[in-house]
Amino acid sequence: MNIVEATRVVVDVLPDALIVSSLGTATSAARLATDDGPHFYLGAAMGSALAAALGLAEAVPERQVVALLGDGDFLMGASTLWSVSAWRPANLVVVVLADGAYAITGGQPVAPSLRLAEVADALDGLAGVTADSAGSLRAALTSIDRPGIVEARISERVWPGPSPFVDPAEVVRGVRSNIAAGP
Ligand SMILES: Cc1ncc(C[n+]2csc(CCOP(=O)(O)OP(=O)(O)O)c2C)c(N)n1
Repeated sequence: MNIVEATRVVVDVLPDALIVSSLGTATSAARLATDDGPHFYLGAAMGSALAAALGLAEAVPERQVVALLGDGDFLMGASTLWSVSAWRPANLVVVVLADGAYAITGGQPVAPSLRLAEVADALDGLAGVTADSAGSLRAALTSIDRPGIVEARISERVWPGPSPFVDPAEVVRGVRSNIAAGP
């Protein structure tokens, strides 16, 4: 599975979800898979995407929210997991695109092993599961309790687009219009 395939599965299974994507290739993949749809693309602020997604999930409880994160971004903001465990938004699913590398800055290794599903399961009120194929990711997104974390294991490196510049004002306008339009 590569990150474009994984992101397309997310969009296919949860077509009405608001996506919050972290900087790097997660944002490129989300823009590609949604035809630059009105989602919350973080073009910078490494480590903050899960916190942004948690805030959005709380602010818009009637919508499904997907945090689509690079593993580097996730680790930089990992303490937010404890906030997710505390607040337990029933509309938040976290998909970590675990390619084991900081792809956009040259492929430096992230960590020897993430074991995110086990970490999530160890925390109160959080579910964790791993997926290593499009089929298992589809099943995970369909069945995981919320809030839940899916460690999507990425085995094939692809380049979904250039390092994305996203205009924050435009992003906010798009997300507001998405929320106003409803699911
Ligand atoms: C605080 C901070 N440190 C470092 C960077 C540089 N940087 C930008 S993207 C990135 C890699 C992100 O890795 P990951 O989330 O795994 O996404 P990928 O590049 O693999 O898509 C790094 C290190 C940054 N933007 N901010």
